[in-house]
Parts: sequence; C-alpha cells; structure tokens
Amino acid sequence: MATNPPKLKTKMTGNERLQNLKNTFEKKYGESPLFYAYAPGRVNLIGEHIDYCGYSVLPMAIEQNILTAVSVNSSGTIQLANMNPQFKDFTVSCLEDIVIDRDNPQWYYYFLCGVKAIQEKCGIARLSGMSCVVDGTVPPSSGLSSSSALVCCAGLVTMEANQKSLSKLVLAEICAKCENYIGLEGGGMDQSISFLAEEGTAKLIEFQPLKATDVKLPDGAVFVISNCCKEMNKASSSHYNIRVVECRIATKMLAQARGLDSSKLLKLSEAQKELGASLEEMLALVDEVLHPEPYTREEICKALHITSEQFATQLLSANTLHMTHFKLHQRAKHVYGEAARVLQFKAVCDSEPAESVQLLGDLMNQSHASCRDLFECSCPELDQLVSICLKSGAVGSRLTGAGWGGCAVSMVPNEKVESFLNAVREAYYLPDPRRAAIEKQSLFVTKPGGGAAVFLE
Ligand code: ADP
Ligand code: NG1
Repeated sequence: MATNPPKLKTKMTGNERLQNLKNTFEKKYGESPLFYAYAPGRVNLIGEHIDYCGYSVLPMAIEQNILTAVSVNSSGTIQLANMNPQFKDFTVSCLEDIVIDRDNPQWYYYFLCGVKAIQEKCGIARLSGMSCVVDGTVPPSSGLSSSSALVCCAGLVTMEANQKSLSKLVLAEICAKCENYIGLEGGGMDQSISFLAEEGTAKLIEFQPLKATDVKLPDGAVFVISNCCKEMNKASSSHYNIRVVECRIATKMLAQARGLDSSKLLKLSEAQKELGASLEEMLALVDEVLHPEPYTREEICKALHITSEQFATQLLSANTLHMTHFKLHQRAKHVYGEAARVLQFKAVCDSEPAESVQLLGDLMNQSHASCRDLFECSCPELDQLVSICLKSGAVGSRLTGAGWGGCAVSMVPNEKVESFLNAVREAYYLPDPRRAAIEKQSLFVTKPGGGAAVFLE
C-alpha cells in the first residue's frame, strides 16, 4: 500500500463542504478546480515527545482534515486563499526561490514548506503555476496536527500539479523534514500518519526506516477527543524545541558517561542502540548518571569537553539560544518510559487479553503523569480536563500532541459514552461561556480514518 502514490481519483459528489469550497474557488478565480487533495489531522494514542528521539509512536488519523481545491495554470505564480477569513490571501512567484520566514509563522509558510519539499525532491526548476483555496477542519494549535495536515496537503497538491508521482512513504519522509523549514525540530509522527493512515486501524509508526504497522484497537471502548480550549502555537514559542534540545544533550551526557563517542549521537534511541541496552536498563542508567537538578551550560560543556561556542552551534537551535538551565534527568526518564509504554500498548492490542481496556487505560494514565511531571508539557487546563474525563467514566485519559494546551484523548467503554459526554460537557464546557460556544467541535468521539489523497469532484 505505502508504495503507491496517494491518488484516489475517486469522484466525490453531494458533499456540502466540497460544494462550498468549489463555489468559493469559482467566485475567486473565475474557473473550476481541476482537482482536490486532502490530508487528515491525527490523534496520538500514546508515545508523546518521543518521535524526535527515534522511538515508535501510536497515532491514528482523524476525520478532520485540510482540503484544498486546485487549478493549474501558466500564470507563473502560486495563489493561495483560505475559506477562513482569518488566514489572508498570499501569492508567490514560481520564478524565485521559495523563502520561508521562520520568525513569522504565517499560515501560507506552512503551505510553502510542502511546495518546497516537492520542488527539492523532484528537482523541479520551475514549478507549475496554480491557484488554491484551502479549507481546514482540524482545530489549529490543539495537538491534532493541523499544521502537518496543511504541509502534507500542500506537498500532495504540488506533486499532482507538477505531474510527479511519489509513494506515500516518500511523501511522508520529505514532508516530515520540510516542516523543519518553519523552525520546528519535529520528529515526523504527524506527517507519517497523515499519509500512511488507513481507515479502521491505528498505526504503530517506526522511524529509520519509516514503517507503519496496523494496530487493532479493542472493540469494547472508543476514543474521545476533548479540547481544553487553550491554543499553543509551536512555531511561535520555544517550548517544543527546548525539549528537543534537552533530549539531545541528555543523549550526549549518557553516551559520554559510558565512554561512547558522544559527538556522533543525537537521539536517545541512538544511545540505547550503541549501548545494546534494554529500555529498563536505560532507565536505570539515567538514574545512575544524570542528576535531577537542572544542569547549567558550564556543567554540560565541562562534561562533554566542548566550548560554549560549540555548545551553542552544535546543540542549540535558533530559538533556544537563550537557555541557561536544562532538565536532563526528567526528560530522559520520560522518553525511555514512554517508549516502553508504546510497546506495551501495542502488545496488549495484539494479544487482546480480557482486561485489554483497563490495561490500555492504565498505560494512558501513566503517560499523562509522565508528560505532566517529568516532561512538563501539560498545563492546568489540560490537567483539569484529564481529571474530569477520568471522573466522568474514562478508563484512561491523557494529553495528546505537543501539549501546553490543546486536546486530551480519553478511552471510554462503549456503554459509558453518552454519560461520559454529558458529564464532561457539564463539568468543563458549560460553566465557561467561551468554552460552551465551541463545545460541539471541542468534544467528540473519533475513530481511525484514512490517509491523504488526491481526488476529482
Ligand atoms: P497543531 O498542533 O495543530 O499542528 P501548530 O501550532 O503547530 O498546531 O500549527 C498551527 C498553525 O497551522 C496555525 O497557526 C496556522 O498557521 C496553520 N493552520 C492550521 N489550520 C489551518 C487552516 N485551516 N488554514 C490555514 N492554516 C492553518
Ligand atoms: P503536534 O503539536 O500535535 O502537531 C508535535 C510534533 C510531533 C510530536 C508531538 C509530540 C510537529 C509537526 N509535530 O505534534 O512530531 O513530537 O508534538 O509527541 O513538530
């Protein structure tokens, strides 16, 4: 499957959203779209902040997606418009290099990340002109990967408009790398599931090499997404890259302590591989080698035998240059523990013991506690929402995605879904008019959806 290009070429009619998009397109550009493409957002069931450390994650695609209507022309420009008036029109020339301003992460720069990825991969000297209207239903900055859905959709649109053909696997790999143009050191989970998802199944996503394996979720429960209604834009803050940097430094400190050549290792999974150790042994090593007090730059430079200039150029990124203290013990503990939980989650899904739902719920709860206490990527609103979800009948509940805001995912036994939704509505959404106003799109049952595709009307 993953070797085929994602061209559904199916006909889609009688869809109100598609009709609105088509009408807007025709009004704006005076012609009909030639084709459409969509890429889904995702919910990560378990495995948070470990993709960029090289560890497997366990997401599924959601129904919400980014959908784009496209026409191809000889205007020599790429014209971008959006159904949401908050996202302004933008036009860029096909004759000049595509420049992405990482200090100003406007919506169209995410789109241009996808364009640039295809241009570079396929060696396209001059891109086809195209006119696009984008319509998104993934709530932005909420941990459901609206940005990656946009990047992936743009990559797919550019491939199709320029008559190129790449497999889903290659598209996933290049779109994962290209979101870095906007300044984020992401790990590739979101783009991988957006292309490799298949309806009805969650996926274990492994990296290096990229691989997606079906994970059958238990029949006895459903997954419910709830948004805490606090947005967190990753590209305009440094929370995310700070964690990436801390994990990178922890890798080097562990490697150094065990006499490995730390200059070659960047990811916590690479340290494990070099040492030939199990995840349990890595957890013990973290306790033995790293102290819980934050590390200063001086202490790290001394241990790694590097200068403060080397520290800044080799270990930090543009938006983390200001950092003075680094929590290495806590971050590495989270990563190795979470990596083990992903494998346990998959093992339970595969072996289907009678108590599957409870076992998976326990793992999700442990994951949230680790994200909150060790990785410190939760926030008071998310913690309150997770606690309400558990009191309302969920067997497991945790933040999903980058965190610091955004969504929680809860596992709810089938027979409790209605009472769960009512209880969460009453306890979290209705008491606050701002939350109540967006409750419908903020609290919903989800099931594994399909991956990105191109189609005709
Ligand atoms: P997420 O966790 O949803 O990926 P990010 O903060 O990384 O959140 O990215 C959100 C950004 O993606 C938005 O600020 C916007 O620039 C872009 N984006 C998301 N949805 C849309 C959309 N429907 N149309 C245009 N841009 C979008
Ligand atoms: P969100 O914020 O949910 O799109 C981000 C990263 C993922 C992963 C998760 C945390 C990007 C594009 N996405 O997801 O790769 O690291 O945080 O598990 O950077």
